This record gives sequence, C-alpha cells and structure tokens, in this order.
Amino acid sequence: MAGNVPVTQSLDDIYPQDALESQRKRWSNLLSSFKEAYGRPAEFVSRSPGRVNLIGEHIDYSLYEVIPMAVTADVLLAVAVSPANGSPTVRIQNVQSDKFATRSFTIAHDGEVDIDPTSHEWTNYFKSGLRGATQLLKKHAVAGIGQLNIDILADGTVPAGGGLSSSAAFVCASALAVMRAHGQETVDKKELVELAVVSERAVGVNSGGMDQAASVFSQRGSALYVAFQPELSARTIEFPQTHTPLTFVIAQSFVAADKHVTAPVCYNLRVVECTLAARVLASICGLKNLPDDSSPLGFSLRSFHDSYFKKKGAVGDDVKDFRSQLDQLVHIVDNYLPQEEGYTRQQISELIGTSVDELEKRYMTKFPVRADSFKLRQRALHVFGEAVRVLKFMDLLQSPAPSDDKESEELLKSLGNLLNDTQESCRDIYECSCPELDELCKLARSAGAYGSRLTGAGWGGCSVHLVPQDKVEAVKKAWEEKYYNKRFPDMDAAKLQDAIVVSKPGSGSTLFQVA
Ligand code: NG1
Ligand code: MG
Repeated sequence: MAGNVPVTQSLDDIYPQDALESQRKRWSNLLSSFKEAYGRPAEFVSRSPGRVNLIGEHIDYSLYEVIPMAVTADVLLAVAVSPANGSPTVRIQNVQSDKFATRSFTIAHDGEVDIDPTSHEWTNYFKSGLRGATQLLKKHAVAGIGQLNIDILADGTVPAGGGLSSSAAFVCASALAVMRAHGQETVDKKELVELAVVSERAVGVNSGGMDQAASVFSQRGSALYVAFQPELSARTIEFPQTHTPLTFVIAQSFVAADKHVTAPVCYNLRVVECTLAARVLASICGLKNLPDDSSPLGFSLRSFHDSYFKKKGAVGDDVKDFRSQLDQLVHIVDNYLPQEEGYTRQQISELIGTSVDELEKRYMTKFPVRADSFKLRQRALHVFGEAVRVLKFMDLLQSPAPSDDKESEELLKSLGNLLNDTQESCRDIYECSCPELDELCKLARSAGAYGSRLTGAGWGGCSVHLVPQDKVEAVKKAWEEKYYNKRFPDMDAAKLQDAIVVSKPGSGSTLFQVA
C-alpha cells in the first residue's frame, strides 16, 4: 500500500459510477465558484475522504490493528498559488459560507502558523495540515517555504462531528494541498499519514492514526487493514462473495460528539487511561528499559504486550500465537488490575514508582484530563478483547469463499456477532457509547441486521450495521419510525435524508490536476 498519492485528471478514477453525475456538478460548481471568489482559476484540487471504522474501536492509539474503509463523502480543496511579495497570506473560503466563515491569515517566513486549540474554528484543521506539511517540506529541504500566497475554496460532504472523521479528511486534504502548492507532485502516502496524525493533535485531541490512514490509503471497493506496529502499514481486504452482498449501512445518531468539549472526560481521558494501564502492567510484570513508541503518550498497551512476551522469550508472530498472547494478557489484567472502581493518581504513582506531580506532568498536562479515578482494568480489557475481535474478523474475511447459502449465512452471522460484541464492550467496559447509539443498534438488529455498533470515537456520532441487502429497507424504516421521527420530529427532510447512508468502500486521497 506504499507509494505516492495518485494524481489524476478524471473523476472516474475517484468516484463510483453511480456517483459520477452528481460529483461532476459539484466539482464544476467548486471550480467556477473559485474563479468568482478569487478572480483566477484553481490550479489543482486536493481531495481526501471520510471513513467508517468496521471494527477495532479505540485501539489505534494503543497501536493495535484496525479495519476501516473510506466512504464516498470527502473534503475538496481547490487551490491556486502565487509568489508572496509581502507577508505570505492564506485566504480560505468554504462553499458553505453560512456555516464556515471566510478567513485569511499570514504565515511566518519560516512557514509556521499559530493555532489556538481552545477555539473551535474550522480553519484550525487547515492550519494543522499546513503545519505538518511545513515540517515535511523542511525535512525534504524544499525551496519556497513561507514565500507563497495560497487561495483556497473548500467543499466538504463529510458531516462535521458525525463520526465519519471529517477532521482527518480535512487535515489530510490540507496537508496534501500545501505539499502540492510547494511543487510536490509526488507525495508519499505514508509520510502524509504520519504527518497528518501528528498535526491533528495540534487541534487538541490526542488522536490515534486510524482515520488518517483510512483517508489516505484506501482503495475503491476494498476495506483496509491498518497496522501501527512495528511501523505504520496498510493493506486492502476484499470482501468475500456471499449470497447477499456484504452491505454496511451507516446511521447518524445526531448526537453531536464535540470532542473539543468532551475530550478531557472522554477521548483524551481514555488515551491517558490506556497509557497508564500499560505503564502499571509493565511495572507489575517487572519490565524495564521500556522503549518509547509512536502512540500519543509514548507508551502503549501494544508496547507492554511486545515487551512482556519478548522478556518471556516468545518468538514468532503468527496470528495464532498472537491471539493466545492476547488471551494471556486478559488473564494478567484480570489478576493484577482487580479494582473495578478504578485507581487514584496516588495509587497509580505508587504502582509505577513515581510522584503524583511527575505523573500529571508526563501524562496529563499537554492534553488535560478531568478524573479522580482511572479505570485501568476495564480499559485494558476492552483493548485486548477488541484486538482479538479484529483478528477474528480478519480471519473470517479471508476464509475460503462460502460454498453454499448456508455457509454464507453463517459467515455473515459470525461477522455480525463480532460487531455486536464490540458494541457491548464499548458500551459496558469502555463506556464510549450513549443511549441513542444503543437504541439505533437495537432497532437495526430487531429489523434484521446481522450486527450493529457505534463507529469512531462514540459518545454520539455514527453507527455502522452489517445488513442483508434485502433487509436494508426494513432497517431504515425501523429507524425512521422509531428513532428519527420520534426524537427529531422537526428535523428538515434534507437532513433526515442524509442520516442513513449505504456505504461502499471509497477511494483514498487524490490530487486532481485542473486542465
Ligand atoms: P473520530 O472521533 O470518529 O474521528 C477517533 C480517533 C481515532 C480512533 C477513534 C476510535 C481522531 C482524529 N480520531 O475517531 O483515531 O481512536 O476515535 O476508534 O481523534
Ligand atoms: Mg475526528
């Protein structure tokens, strides 16, 4: 999956057949609006899609494998560049100008920009992509940093705060646009993902790397298996041929998951809890000289995992071994992290052999969290259990094609059960679901879905469902009648229309050269 971001002049390379007509209109509107706004034509369009995560929730920042896929919804940035005489300036507008105000800001001569992570400002995502790209341009000693005026018109169809990772799509598209603006026509996918992961953290969320990997690496028609250890890598997975085609339906809960508000008690707190669980387990197991890793706080459950078995002298990384390792780790957590009620800062400090001050400084300062107790046991159990489910899901997807309808039905049911188990773990152990998401899952299952769960960070946002094709309408109807119409009787038809999407795997980031 390595290689460069594709460059194209044809929308056929980007979108599936049935989306082409509406995309052509959208793109032509974008390009003509650009001309109107800036009095010159756009030179290129940088594009990156949203994603839905099929399985592997809240384990990317613990460096375990995940299986997302890109969706068709995406972020487009039409761009034109010119040399700056005075202060290099970025002018940025959005097609939805009523929602996203037009901005302009200057870039320092070393290419740097200020980002205020406390303000929830849409252009922060552009700035964070710009910042990441600038680092990479410097690394490659590219000329012209901090010497360009850049005009941008953005058009995004990934709903913001809707769990399909509009943020990663925006950051990836932005970083890609800035690379191209500096003459880089070949942009290495892996470098782009790595910079986008780090730069998205500048916006205040201590994110893992799944979303950016899915946005950049995806290929139309396939899901993606993303690994973070020993280094970032991805490969495509074909869906098996089944009697009813494998169909994933995405449903919005319309509970806005505003990570910038909830991060200190939700997302960022989970990252801290997982890191501390890893530290405490490593201490209890007598592991020393622990290496730093690429996870947000520099040590992860995966690094604990690897160090533990390395010390035990385990070799070989075949999947069966790996799965039995994860099962052993569940036992270790069960025995050595018994406190259901959580662990206080004092207790954790003692277990790790550090002071509370040090603990807070190292793990809770850059991204503050609000908690008196940290549920190390539950979080570690979810992570190891979810890592096993990803392995099982992958095995099922790669098993020999079912030979008859009965086998095929079995396969789909098994996949669905894994999704349901994930939902249960997210709800009860990881505590990242919410009543609305639980309800969408319950309704879908009753109407015939094989499996249902939240997708993305949770606490609102989106859900994903594996549904037999002939049950899609029944599931939709159940949601409409029992969820959307009841909870949102006043919602306008257009918004409701967007609530449910039958999603096919879409293509990843692309540079479009305007003719
Ligand atoms: P969302 O909130 O759906 O973009 C977040 C993280 C992912 C991953 C999932 C949970 C960011 C940018 N993304 O996704 O890395 O940890 O939650 O699996 O924060
Ligand atoms: Mg996001």
